[in-house]
Amino acid sequence: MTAPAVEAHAAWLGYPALAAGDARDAIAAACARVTVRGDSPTLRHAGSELATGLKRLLGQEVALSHGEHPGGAGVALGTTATSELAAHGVPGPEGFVLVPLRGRDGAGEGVAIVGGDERGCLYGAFALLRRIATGQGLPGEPVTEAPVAPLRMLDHWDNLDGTIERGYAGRSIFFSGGEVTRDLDRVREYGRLLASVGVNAIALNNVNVGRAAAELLTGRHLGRVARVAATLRPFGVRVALSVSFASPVLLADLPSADPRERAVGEWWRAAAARVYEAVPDLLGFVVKASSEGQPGPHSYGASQAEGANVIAAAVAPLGGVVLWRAFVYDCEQDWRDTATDRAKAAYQEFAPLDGAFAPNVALQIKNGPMDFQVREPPSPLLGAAPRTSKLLEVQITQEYTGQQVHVCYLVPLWKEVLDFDTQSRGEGSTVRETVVAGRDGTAVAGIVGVANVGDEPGWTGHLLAQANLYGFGRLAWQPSLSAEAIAREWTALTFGSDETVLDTVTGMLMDSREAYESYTAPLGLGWMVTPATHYGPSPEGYEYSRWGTYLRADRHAIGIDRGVTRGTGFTAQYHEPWRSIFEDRERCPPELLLFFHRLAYAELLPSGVTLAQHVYDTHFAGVEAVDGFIAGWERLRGRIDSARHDSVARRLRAQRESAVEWRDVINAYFHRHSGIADAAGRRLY
Ligand code: GCV
Repeated sequence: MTAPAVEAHAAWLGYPALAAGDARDAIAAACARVTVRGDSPTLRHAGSELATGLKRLLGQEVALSHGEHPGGAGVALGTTATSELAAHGVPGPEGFVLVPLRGRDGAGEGVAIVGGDERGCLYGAFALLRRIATGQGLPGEPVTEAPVAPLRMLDHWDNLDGTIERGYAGRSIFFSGGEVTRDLDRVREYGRLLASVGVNAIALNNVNVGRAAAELLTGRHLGRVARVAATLRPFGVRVALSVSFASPVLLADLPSADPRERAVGEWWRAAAARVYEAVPDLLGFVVKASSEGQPGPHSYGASQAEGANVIAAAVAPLGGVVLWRAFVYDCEQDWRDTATDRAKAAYQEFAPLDGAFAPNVALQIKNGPMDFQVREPPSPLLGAAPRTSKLLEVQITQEYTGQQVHVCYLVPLWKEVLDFDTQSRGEGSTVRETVVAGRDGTAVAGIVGVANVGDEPGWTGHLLAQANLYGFGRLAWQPSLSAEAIAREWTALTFGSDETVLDTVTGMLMDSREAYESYTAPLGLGWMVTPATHYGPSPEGYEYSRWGTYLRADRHAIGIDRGVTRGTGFTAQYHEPWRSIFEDRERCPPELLLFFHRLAYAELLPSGVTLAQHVYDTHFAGVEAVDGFIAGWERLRGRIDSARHDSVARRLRAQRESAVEWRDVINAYFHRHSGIADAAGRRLY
């Protein structure tokens, strides 16, 4: 059997044909016609997605019409505002109900998709297709869904010259040669992908904003930005722009961007008015300020809140928000300084400002206190500043997690953070409830992912990295979904219902993060990457630099104590019981031992082996896991079309080569420092 080829850009929307049989025939009988009540760009997309998706899944023509559902079998789509469907339920905005329609004899005749609004119709259409494609069939009972995260956003780190900071899938789909793209077809296809997983906002450009990108706020670019926004609008996706805090200086020659100066406030108001005239539903501005060389309020002795509020005041009357990044730390640290701990920086900077931010400002907080390592504890800032709107930021692009050469399914990592109970309001204060769902009552809530997309035909470079983009959207919609369920869904949508493919790919995705972690970051010890590129091993690459990411290895021990009693005091930023748990070596989660504690190489771990031996064992095991991925994937040859099979096979081979390098370098590093031999007698260099 040779599986048919699928267009790469279809990603998980290729709708592979269902296997012939009674189940397919029953769905085909109930879904031969799609009737859309109402007419608008969003409803037209929903209708045509249903008609083409059903046609491909069921292998039959599907009639599409707009107007009243004529009764009888079919899929009826409309909002609660369209009378005949209103009786079926009242989901909230963006939500939907899938209602089984029954004939006079009570037999199933089709399904109504009732959206709380037009976006709900679109999401409901994708949900119905997903159910059918993943073998769940038509609903037997009404199914109501609504997104948990109000804001489900992607940040593109795309530059105007078409490069992408930390991008591993080609060039930008939004910019090239210093201009905003005119290829709106690609943008439209992207909108469709985003809507299929419920993403409802996107920042087009990099948070590092130089002079060229600052000009996005000017007439030079706004016309084309407006066209991109108009292309994404029917898919329920609002656009945001990253802006430079120094814009008043860069664009208007003002002598300063001091947020306390009247002229600066006036400049931001005029700029916002100009931008909103072009894009009236712009979500707002994303700002990286006083961070890693970006200008910010600190340049003027002003606080982060003063900086955010001057921009917030400008966009507030226009319905806009300011997404203010909390990735602020001393990036000019002296490696000799052992008192400063980068992990403490964001909390130290922002927690004391709680209550000082305007209501339309949200702090965008990275999932961990350092920077998107494969293993970190959740950022303590997520459990602080209760009167401040907060967004969780995760990284979909695999900067530190294998750069879309290594397979590394990140949904399990994100779920750990979402499920983390910060205890900020006592037990039950999970990140997903308080921050992402916004149950703590602040105005802006949700989750932001740094996109892993470029102009390569398959969007994400590594085909399996699509699962991260897919998983981000699904998790933002419903954080209680399991990582495995999401992996299986993506696999079924992408490759069809072959059980061997489903089991193998799902298993590989589920094991992939642990495999990557095991050969790159033992027990939460991050930063052993090659500086700047962040690919491949270089254990001391960052040791004597300014970035605050030190291992402090000597011949006895490695790591930093971050406890209160004998360390930097970072643990004090957590609520109890976490503070005590992280502080205590016995109770600290084993996978984070080296994040919180300095350990001797000869120290016995809870597993009964020395730290050095643990490092050797996990690094050998990591490469073996990759060998397992390669063997598993080989068994799928013929079950997956050869173009997609070959492309993943090539990347797996490159992953193995890199994993071997990681294994040998890290093992050599620990061996040379500790002098401890491998108990299993394997070769160390
Ligand atoms: C966009 C890390 C990355 C940078 C990135 C920064 C950020 O430091 O290496 O490329 O800059 O995070 O999140 O702002």
